[in-house]
Amino acid sequence: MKVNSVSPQRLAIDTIRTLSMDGVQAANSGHPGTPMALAPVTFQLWTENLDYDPSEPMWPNRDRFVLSCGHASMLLYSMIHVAGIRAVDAAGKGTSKPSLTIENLKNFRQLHSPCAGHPEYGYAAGIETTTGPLGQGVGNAVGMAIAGKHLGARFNKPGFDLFDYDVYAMCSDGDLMEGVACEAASIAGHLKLSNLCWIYDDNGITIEGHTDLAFTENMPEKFRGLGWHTIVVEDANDLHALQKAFDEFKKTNDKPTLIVVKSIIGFGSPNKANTHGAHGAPLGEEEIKLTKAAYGWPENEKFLVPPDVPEYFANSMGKRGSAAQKAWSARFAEYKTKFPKEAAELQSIIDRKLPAGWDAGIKPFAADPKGLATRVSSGKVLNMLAPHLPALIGGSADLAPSTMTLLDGQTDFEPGNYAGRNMHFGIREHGMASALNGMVLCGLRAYGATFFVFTDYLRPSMRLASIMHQPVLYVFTHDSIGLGEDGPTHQPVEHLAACRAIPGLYVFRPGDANEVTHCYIAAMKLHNHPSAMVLSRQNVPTYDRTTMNSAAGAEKGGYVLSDGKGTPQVILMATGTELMLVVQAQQKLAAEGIQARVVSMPCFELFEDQEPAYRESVLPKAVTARVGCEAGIRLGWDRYLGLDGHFVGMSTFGASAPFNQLYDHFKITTDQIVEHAKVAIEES
Ligand SMILES: Cc1ncc(C[n+]2csc(CCOP(=O)(O)OP(=O)(O)O)c2C)c(N)n1
Ligand SMILES: [Mg+2]
Repeated sequence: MKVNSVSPQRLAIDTIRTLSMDGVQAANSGHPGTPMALAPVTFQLWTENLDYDPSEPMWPNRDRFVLSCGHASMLLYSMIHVAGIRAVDAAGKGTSKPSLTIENLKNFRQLHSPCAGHPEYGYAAGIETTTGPLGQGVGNAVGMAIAGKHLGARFNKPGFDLFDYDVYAMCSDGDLMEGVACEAASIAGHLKLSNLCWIYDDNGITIEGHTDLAFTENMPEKFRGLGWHTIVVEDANDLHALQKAFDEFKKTNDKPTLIVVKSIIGFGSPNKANTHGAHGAPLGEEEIKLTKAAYGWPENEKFLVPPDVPEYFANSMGKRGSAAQKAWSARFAEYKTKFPKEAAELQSIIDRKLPAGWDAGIKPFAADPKGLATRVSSGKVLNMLAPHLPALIGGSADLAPSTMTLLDGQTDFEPGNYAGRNMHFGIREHGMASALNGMVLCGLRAYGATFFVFTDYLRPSMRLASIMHQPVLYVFTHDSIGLGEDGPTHQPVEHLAACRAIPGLYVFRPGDANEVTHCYIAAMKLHNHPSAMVLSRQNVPTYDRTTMNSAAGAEKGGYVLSDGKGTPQVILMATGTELMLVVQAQQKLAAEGIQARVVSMPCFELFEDQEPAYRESVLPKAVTARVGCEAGIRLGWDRYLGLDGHFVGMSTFGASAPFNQLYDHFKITTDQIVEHAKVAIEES
């Protein structure tokens, strides 16, 4: 089919537009209007600017493109298809297969289609991150830019620029209305991330109608206030003006850039352009015909890709990207011979593997009845790991003195010193978590820290880390009423249950210093899941492992810490700081001739990963007398306690007082555990 387009550029742009319209129509669901409006922007960006090799989509120094307005997913799928991006194998190498076929596009939003409703990381090469919850993509882009600056500062050598990629994120009104975007923009402005460009689709439309209804900010002024360079492009169809803006971004080397692009949603649709009707529903068969006619497109053709279009991409983006990738690979090969130590470190980051000897610095903690707060042992373990784990970088949301997350001997990550491995995210928990996702997507083992109660502030990004199978590490301290005087606003109660409710998030609550070590070891070995370390403010004893079982059991999620004689009459289970209470209860019961087993359960998710025989050996079904103890709510414990199980924990918010008074007040005590154990034995 010949299309009489005015120019090769228009032909390509209208192909992207019509593919998106047809995809949404076939699914009878989705968002056609924004791809129709933004096709010229992505076209100009990809063909003339993005350094990206479609045949090696995972090339580490590729420019990143993030579609933060994930509802416009058909735009990304259409781009991936026409740009000829190849699928990758398990090792991330490009294959001869296309990442997305035209059949895939026709199956938009259907079960098992890589063209899911919103872009899903891992479903198809070319999707750099999962987006859809507005604001997250731009936050991820900040993390990707941080990773680029960091990797460049750590590994580039004179004549060997291995990392100098740029990160482009396309975002909508909704993205920029979200708080997380403001936090992320504030971080990026402060850090002067000149490799970051957000392209804001200023179309004046959201779901309820015109943005005047709820959103009247002066965006360039706001971003200038945040330390950004800003550019306005008056017409999304003006390729020349867009190119000028991209050139200006590339020349700006001391701050991130916001390009405000004024666009018309549903561009070309005679009846739906510039209305919220073009946002969230197919145009309809009739309107599609009218729109295609307006583009000069054959109105009855569907999913039409004129051969000139992939060719145009191959000759522009393809050639440029392939040359850049090949030059980079040659450079890296030479780098390996000149700088073998750095090259090996970098290779482990690229391969997302733990380097040989990564655990060489780990030393056991000596038995100590006074012990340590688990946040303190966590800080020590992080510092045992850091020298041998080059990918480890992170920081806190202004709580490092409390979360104990500073790496000794490492400098701060800041403008002028992007090689630093201690980050200061400021009091921006959500922005931190969203940036962490972007950093980990670029190969770093990034961690972020705050008080456990504030997981509420970063939960949307934690959820996405898990959806994307990214090994983000969270360090959460002040994990219960045990934090004491700060009171109920700061005392997590439902948070363990809430975190355990996120599928795929591994929640660790170690019970002593050596469990902390083994929980970190387990977390580092988890390459496909995020992990949350949940740690105490108050001390716990470091158990004598010559009289108790090895803390290595923590790597199985749950293990028998100590047993009575013969078959236990009752099983006492606990996590974290409450482990010491069940240990004391075991001793009291033993003095009365009652045999109790103590099971430490630092990570439910890991325990569930174990073989049934192992789980049975720890929690024999025959022993139904069970008591669980955790300074949180009972939700989630029943699977281990059974119908007749007892639970000693919280059922209300906490209170403000010294922590030992609180444990007495809320009846989380050894005596309570002993009482419940006796009743449980009687009932069994
Ligand atoms: C956090 C979040 N809240 C709400 C939504 C639902 N939603 C999807 S798109 C959208 C707004 C659409 O307006 P805009 O962001 O300007 O996108 P446009 O229609 O202009 O492409 C909303 C509220 C969402 N995806 N994420
Ligand atoms: Mg809008």
